[in-house]
Amino acid sequence: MLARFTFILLLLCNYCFAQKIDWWQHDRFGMFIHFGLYADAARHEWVKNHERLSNEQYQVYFDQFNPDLFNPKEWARQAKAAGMKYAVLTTKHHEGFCLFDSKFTDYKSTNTAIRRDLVREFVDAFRAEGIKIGFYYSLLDWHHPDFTIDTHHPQRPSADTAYARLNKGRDMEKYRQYMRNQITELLTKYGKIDILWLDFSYPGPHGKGRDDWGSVALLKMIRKLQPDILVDNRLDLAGVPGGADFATPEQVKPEDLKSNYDGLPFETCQTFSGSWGYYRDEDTWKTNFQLLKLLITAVSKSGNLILNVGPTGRGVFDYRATRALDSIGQWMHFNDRSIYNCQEAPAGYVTPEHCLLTYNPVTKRLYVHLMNYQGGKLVLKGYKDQVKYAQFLHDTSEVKREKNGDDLVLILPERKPGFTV
Ligand code: JFZ
Repeated sequence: MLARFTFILLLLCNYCFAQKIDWWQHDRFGMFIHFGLYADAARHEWVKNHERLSNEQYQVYFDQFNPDLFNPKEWARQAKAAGMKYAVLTTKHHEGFCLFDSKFTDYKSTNTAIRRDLVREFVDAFRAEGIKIGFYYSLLDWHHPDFTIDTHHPQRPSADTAYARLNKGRDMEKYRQYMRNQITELLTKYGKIDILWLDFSYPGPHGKGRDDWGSVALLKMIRKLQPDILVDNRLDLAGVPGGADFATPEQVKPEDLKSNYDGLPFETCQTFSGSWGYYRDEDTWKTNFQLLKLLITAVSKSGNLILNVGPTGRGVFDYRATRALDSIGQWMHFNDRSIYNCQEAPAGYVTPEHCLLTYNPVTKRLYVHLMNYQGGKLVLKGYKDQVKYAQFLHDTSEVKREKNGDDLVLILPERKPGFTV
């Protein structure tokens, strides 16, 4: 009788407390993909803005676009091998070019030499690997004739007075309708979409924010079309209840990540090299260690990492990205239990120097990441009665330990074992 009662109670609790964001907080690690016409320029996805290119000048990248090696099954294979559980693709970036067969524009991949709906193929390939699907959609649009010229536009004037003159005939209400139409296409024609990553707001003089996007109505529409979808926080709806599901600290150094972003869970988005779109000559690639440190640090603060790849104009991952993904995958193969389902360690677990802690609240396992391996004694302050057993994760080998007052002292092998970073 008692047992049955407990059972029912448990079910009820699950029902009450399960949240739509649970899967995302368990999965922790995703892939961002920035792909568009800018891949052919190969010098930053903001090239149109940076070099103040007109639509006519930018047209050459549309005419050239032909990612003949585009094969999202291969992308999905690489994402999965790296341990990534969800992927977010730029369906349209600021340049305005659409990777999907939208009814509302001619500026789309189906009208280029490749003639294919790249979003459709991305969705099919990643879903087949069991990877959750996210769409990035740019609020900015440097191609649409009704999008008004602002501080972030390639054609921005140098004098304040010129904005009004340049914007004659442009109608943001028409642009808002265009966005609603396209987001409706994205959220109705491709099955269940797990994440919508809208980008971004810059309120202020000649900037754009919630009223320019029609953020409140847009979000309402999104939630109606896909009730379980997770939406990022770039609609300029800070303080509006339900205005965002997660925060998006961008290109933040690991030590600058916080545990709290106004009560929202966070996902830090990071590039391999600095630019999001493919940038041939960039030589600021992060090391494998830096990438792992970003992942572990994010989880140690109860956050996610979404790591970006910018495929080349042929439609494949650059060899440097492939190498980095491989290396993360090797680490994840042996250590992913310290990432999935993990979060910040409960208060009271002091972090030893040069370490990061992650914690699985279900198994109650604490993972001590030794970020700067040194053999010998590692003091865990105040852990005396907290630890039943200690082992290395990659090979289960026991780590000997001794008590010292309130502390627990781990005796680490002098030589660094394999697969610890
Ligand atoms: C945006 C894009 O401009 C960029 O190309 C890329 O897609 C990235 C993921 O998002 O960049 C931003 C957006 C917002 C901020 C900074 C960069 N911000 O709020 O600090």
